Amino acid sequence: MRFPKTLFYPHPMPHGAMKIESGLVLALDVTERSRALEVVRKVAPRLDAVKVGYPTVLACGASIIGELAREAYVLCDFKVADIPNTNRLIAAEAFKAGAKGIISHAFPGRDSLAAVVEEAGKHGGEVFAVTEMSHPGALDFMAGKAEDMARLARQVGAHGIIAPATRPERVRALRAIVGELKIISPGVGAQGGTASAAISAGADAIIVGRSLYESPDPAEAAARLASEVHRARKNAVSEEGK
Ligand code: O7M
Repeated sequence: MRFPKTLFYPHPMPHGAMKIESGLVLALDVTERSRALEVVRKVAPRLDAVKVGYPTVLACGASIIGELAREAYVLCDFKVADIPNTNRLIAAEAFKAGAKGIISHAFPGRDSLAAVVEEAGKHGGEVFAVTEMSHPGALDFMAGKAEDMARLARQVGAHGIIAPATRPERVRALRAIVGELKIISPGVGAQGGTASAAISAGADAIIVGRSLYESPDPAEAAARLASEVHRARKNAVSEEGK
């Protein structure tokens, strides 16, 4: 099912929007600066983005964001979850440091998420809202509200959502709500999900951490995952044509 773009982008796509090509986002949860940069340089040609969050930024300092930005599109995973004013301050710092996108929780509500989107707009950046997470605990509270959070993401003009590769059927359900917003899905590899299932269910890209940065050959592991994404997309297109 295709959706007209204008219906779902109340905020225009920023110039520096994440390009969906390989369908691979590296979750760089590496706490040693030199190793973090080494991993990124090895896999950068295969990546649509590098996701960096608290483990790396707390260990290396916020300057790591700017360093990574020389190699790839940097998506700051601060899972922003505060009152609107604090959210704005966090987002501003992430973008000033070199991020092109930021991940925000949706659960604090409309005003909080809208504040992140508004701040991102000032920096030409993108916002990805977390809907349902990939771990089992997400079934305790989040899953029951995921559809509402996906609707909220669309309504406030977020550019994408995070949905769980560990539950491809949930990716499919959330895709039906968000239309052409980007969906990026964590949980592939170490958490048991697969690239092909997530992509077939409607994800644009997968987020992969340990299976890449703990691999003895991260470049080869990235190439393998990118091929799996490519195959899943081709199969999805041929299924659509039937
Ligand atoms: O591949 P892994 O399991 O080593 O890493 C997965 C990464 O995705 C890691 O950085 C997690 O913090 C993140 N993540 C999840 O695993 N599940 C979620 O539901 C959401 C995220 C995430 O990136 O949120 C934005």
